[in-house]
Amino acid sequence: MTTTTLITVAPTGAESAKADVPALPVTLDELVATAQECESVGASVIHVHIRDEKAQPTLDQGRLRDTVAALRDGTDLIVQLSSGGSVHDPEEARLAVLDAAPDMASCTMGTVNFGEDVFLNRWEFIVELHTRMQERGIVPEYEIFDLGHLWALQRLLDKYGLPAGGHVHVDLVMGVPGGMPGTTAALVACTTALADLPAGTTFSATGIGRTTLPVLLASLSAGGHLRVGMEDTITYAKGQPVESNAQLVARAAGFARLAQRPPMTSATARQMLGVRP
Ligand code: KMH
Ligand code: ZN
Repeated sequence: MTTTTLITVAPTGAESAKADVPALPVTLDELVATAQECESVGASVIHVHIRDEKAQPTLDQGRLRDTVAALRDGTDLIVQLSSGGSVHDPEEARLAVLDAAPDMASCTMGTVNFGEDVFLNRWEFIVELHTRMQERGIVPEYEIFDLGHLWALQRLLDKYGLPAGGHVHVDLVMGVPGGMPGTTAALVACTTALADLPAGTTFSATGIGRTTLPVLLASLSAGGHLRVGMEDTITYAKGQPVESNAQLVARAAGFARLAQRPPMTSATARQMLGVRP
């Protein structure tokens, strides 16, 4: 079990509307300010979705490049761009996210029902993402929405080799309507499957909506890391909207300290994940 906890913040996502969630960071200035606040309370990785001038999700290449540059200027966080985008984004635009040269990018390991929508991740698309990231030295975070995605990851690594940096890190995204539930039992099932992945594989977990806290506690007790943020939950407690992403990171950092695995620094996170300094 590691002695510290990697905390990733996913501050924006592609699903919530600014009109409904005023605290959601959608401009570049809001995103950088959020990133700095979250870094100061324990985050070491930021998982980024961006918005356009109307606060709609976008994969605009210029904006993505500006975002990577601004986050690198303003923070020491590891910058992980989402290659998942929104459920409406075409594959080519999702692959082109890598052209913005982030430290990391997400790579979802299979198709999943996503509420009323479908988050499509064909096998050939996954292979293309994985191999392009290998070629460019971008470290993937393999997003796992269902147990079978871990078997798909095993197949991917067997056929196409280890990712850039040589270390395998997965993020269990639990509680999406259509994916695996956000329960301790489901997390334990995933850890059993993780045992078949390369030695040293690490995982973080996030629970959507009201599964946030059960998943956080289960992950900490199972030796896992944490992802929190307004991409995944906009309610802090029953009837209490999240005030800021830093509020969620601070709560996660508090639990990590209680578990005697305090937040990991960005430098240690880079070492663990195999991200270039
Ligand atoms: N917005 C979801 C459809 C990722 O960032 O890679 C996909 C998602 C996963 O958020
Ligand atoms: Zn995302």
